[in-house]
Amino acid sequence: MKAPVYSIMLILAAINLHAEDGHSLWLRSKSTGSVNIMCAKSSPALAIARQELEHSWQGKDGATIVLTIKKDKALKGDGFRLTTNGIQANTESGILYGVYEWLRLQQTGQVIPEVISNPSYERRILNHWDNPDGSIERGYAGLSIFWREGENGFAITENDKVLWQEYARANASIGINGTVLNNVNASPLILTSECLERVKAVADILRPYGIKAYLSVKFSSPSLIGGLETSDPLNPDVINWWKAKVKDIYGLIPDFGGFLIKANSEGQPGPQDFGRTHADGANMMADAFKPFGGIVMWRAFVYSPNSEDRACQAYDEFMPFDGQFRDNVIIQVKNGPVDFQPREPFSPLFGAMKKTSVMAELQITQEYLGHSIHLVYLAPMWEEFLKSETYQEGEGSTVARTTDGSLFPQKHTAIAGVANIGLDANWCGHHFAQANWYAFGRLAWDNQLTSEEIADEWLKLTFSDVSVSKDWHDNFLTPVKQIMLSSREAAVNYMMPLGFHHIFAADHHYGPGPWWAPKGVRKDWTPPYYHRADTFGVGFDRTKSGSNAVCQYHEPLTSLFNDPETCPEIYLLWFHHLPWDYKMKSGRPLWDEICKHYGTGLQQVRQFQIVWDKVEPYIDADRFSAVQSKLRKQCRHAQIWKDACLLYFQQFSRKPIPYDIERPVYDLDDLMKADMRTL
Ligand code: GCV
Repeated sequence: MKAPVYSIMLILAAINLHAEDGHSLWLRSKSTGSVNIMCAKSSPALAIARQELEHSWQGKDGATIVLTIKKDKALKGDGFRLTTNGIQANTESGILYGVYEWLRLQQTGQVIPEVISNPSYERRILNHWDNPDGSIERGYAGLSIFWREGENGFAITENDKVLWQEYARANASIGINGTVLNNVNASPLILTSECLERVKAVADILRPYGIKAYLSVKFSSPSLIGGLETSDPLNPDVINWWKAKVKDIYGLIPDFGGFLIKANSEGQPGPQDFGRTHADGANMMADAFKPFGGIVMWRAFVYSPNSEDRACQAYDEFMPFDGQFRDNVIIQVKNGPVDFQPREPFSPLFGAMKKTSVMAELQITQEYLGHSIHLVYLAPMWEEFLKSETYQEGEGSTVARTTDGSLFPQKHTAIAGVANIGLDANWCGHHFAQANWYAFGRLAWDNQLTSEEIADEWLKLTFSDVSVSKDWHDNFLTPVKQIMLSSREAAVNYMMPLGFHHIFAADHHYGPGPWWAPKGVRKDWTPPYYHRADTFGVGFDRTKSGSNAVCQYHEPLTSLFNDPETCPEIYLLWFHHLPWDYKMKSGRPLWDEICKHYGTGLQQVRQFQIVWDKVEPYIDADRFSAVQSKLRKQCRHAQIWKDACLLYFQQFSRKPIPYDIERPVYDLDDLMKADMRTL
């Protein structure tokens, strides 16, 4: 019990040593008085709960708070009840979550209500795309906090432990209770004893915070590291190999969470290599976990170079197996049918798989949303997704309800977010990218929260050392929150409005490249595959007379999406190939509307700059200038997005850019040669 208490003090001391580099996240220490804590039990988790209360108490000086663990049928999982004098929960983790909620309410100036708070999902998991050599796929905040290259890569230092504990604390404070420690493009080495020892070390630190460790594994591990001739999931030696491996892991890590698997996707091996199905592969692994209570998260992110429409493939491949997966398998589905684009309709698998546990995978790291350069608050995108109506069981069948167990009796419920965390002092590369980590956790706990509520909380907690006066509220909180809330729509406007998607240059997925189609590259990795611009018009025809993707949705969505007149304009070019002069709801022709969106997006970022410059008196100099500098770059790059896309598509539309839109300042030829990341 001593270790966590001692180390949390170290963390709290370390926090004070940092200048305003953002390392303290939303957990700024602010105790303004003493508190008496009464709790009949003691344990490492409860010791943390006590420490947190003592360290951050902002209530009445000398108040008493009672922490009670007792069976309460109204509480689900690690849910908690706040009462007039304390916190009650079924589990120790529940107490800890209740403590963080209590402190959050105090720090955001709210009265502590008598309420019950139950988590929307049983498992709230970060997915790290970290490799054993310390690099991070799609990571924009430095190297991995878990893995390190080099001779001493596996040596565990005191710094590692402090960082892992800070990480655990931050996650627990927002309700995250699981983390996949390595990339879904998994190295087989992850299952070697050296790696597993390190996983154990991390898991030991995460445990008192209620966080389980999970791993991504390579499907062909039995042949790659196990010396077997095959990795066929129905082969008895392969089955036994996985059983033994899972048993070994539980010997080291008794509360291990389970595996995440990317199989038969983007060149990763899988059961189909042996003529078997996704169900064969997932069930074989699930059986190995059954005795230990672990789960298998099997990803539905599959597509092949030859399919007519990549957006259709996950549904086509997985729907035939609905009901055939073991109950400890969860199918992990990306929010959209393609790949974490700035805007996509929801994946039609949500709600359609009624007899299988399905979980959503969101991307916190901004692979397609400006890396750690652009200020883009992602909660509005996730809120839009979670609140999307699937109509699978009539009205009210939102994506949230198709995954949280309230619509279908899923054995397990979960949600995953691809982490944006690295070794950068501020963890996420951009100070405002922390808000996305925060928002993921808060939505995973309560999928009904609004992005506005979360932004409000995060701003108060993250910048609360500034002063919570009316002046601060009016001149910092309100305008900055407005930037956050409009930032995702701004990014959609200057990158891919009206249903455009995947028009990035090269595979860094940062700058514009609607022209990008080098010889030999898979067609479905090139923008022309997605925008299909020609002199007639633009957009991907996914109607009944096109790829028929619309039919993967439940009525009335099929009909709604199928008709350009009823298709929401935000998805227009996702579902339709339309003439350049197609008349939009505004009365403008499609081309003019496209230009207007790009122009608006750029103007929005310019406005963000002005608003930010004005808040200088209300924020520390370090974070002010770091964000100011990033906004300058974002503005330059929004300009490039606008110019590149408009000048490129203009070659097909052959129409002038409306004269009320700012003129391009770049030449297309130059932009086609440039790598925007360097500009
Ligand atoms: C981890 C996209 C990304 C890849 C990622 C893949 C996936 O294709 O560009 O980096 O691989 O999605 O989610 O598996």
